[in-house]
Amino acid sequence: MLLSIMEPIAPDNYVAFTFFLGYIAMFAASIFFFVERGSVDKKWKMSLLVSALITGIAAVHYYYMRDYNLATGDSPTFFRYVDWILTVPLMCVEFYLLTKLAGATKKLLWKLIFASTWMLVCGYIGEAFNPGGDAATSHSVTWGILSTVGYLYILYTVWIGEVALLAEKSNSETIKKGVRSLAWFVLVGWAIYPIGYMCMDGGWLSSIMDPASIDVWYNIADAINKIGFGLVVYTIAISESNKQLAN
Ligand SMILES: *C/C=C(C)/C=C/C=C(C)/C=C/C1=C(C)CCCC1(C)C
Repeated sequence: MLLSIMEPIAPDNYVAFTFFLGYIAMFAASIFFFVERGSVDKKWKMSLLVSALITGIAAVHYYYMRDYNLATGDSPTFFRYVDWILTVPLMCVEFYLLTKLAGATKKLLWKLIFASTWMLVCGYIGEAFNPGGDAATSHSVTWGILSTVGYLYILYTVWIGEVALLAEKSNSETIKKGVRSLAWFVLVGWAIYPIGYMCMDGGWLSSIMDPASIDVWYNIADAINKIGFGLVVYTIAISESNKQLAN
């Protein structure tokens, strides 16, 4: 029964509804990015493909997570993190591709991928192995803090570290501005996830928020970050391609 799209969503089940909306939005976005590869210069096609993969992978997971949540009423923690562990490194690839012409190295890419994997593995341990009861708070706080170290590293790299410096070197206003916009997503959009995390049993916000709202926070954040990120990359690709035509 886990995989039946026919299962109706109760009108007051807003958690399931946001899974459903997330699925449709990710699916539509991935078709858009894929088709729009045809409108950009050759050297931008890879960036748009990566955008399409990010939302496409998310769409598949949302399809499954919606059913899982409807059938069990639980948070699909495992599939949530499988989705993230595939898509967040792809977002690191976007930063790499944007700054590659200015000299970004594979080493930079691997450092970002390592930091994001660290962030997500620690978050997964914090959520999936929550002992509950009195131990829940210290468990979620310890793993939440360890996870945040990875997050801060990425934040540092895209705002003032290597990625920011390379964007500055790129001689293109579009790339400079684009990388800055993506850095805003990492600062503001990604900061929504720890809010969801803190709603879990034992989390700092658990006394004022329903644990079921974890999924609403994560679903909103995913839509903003995956689709928004892709749209910024798309805007950069289109304007750089048009520049090429003008020359
Ligand atoms: C498409 C999915 C994205 C961009 C997921 C991003 C996830 C995070 C930035 C998660 C961060 C977390 C912390 C900084 C601390 C608490 C645990 C996490 C994993 C929720």
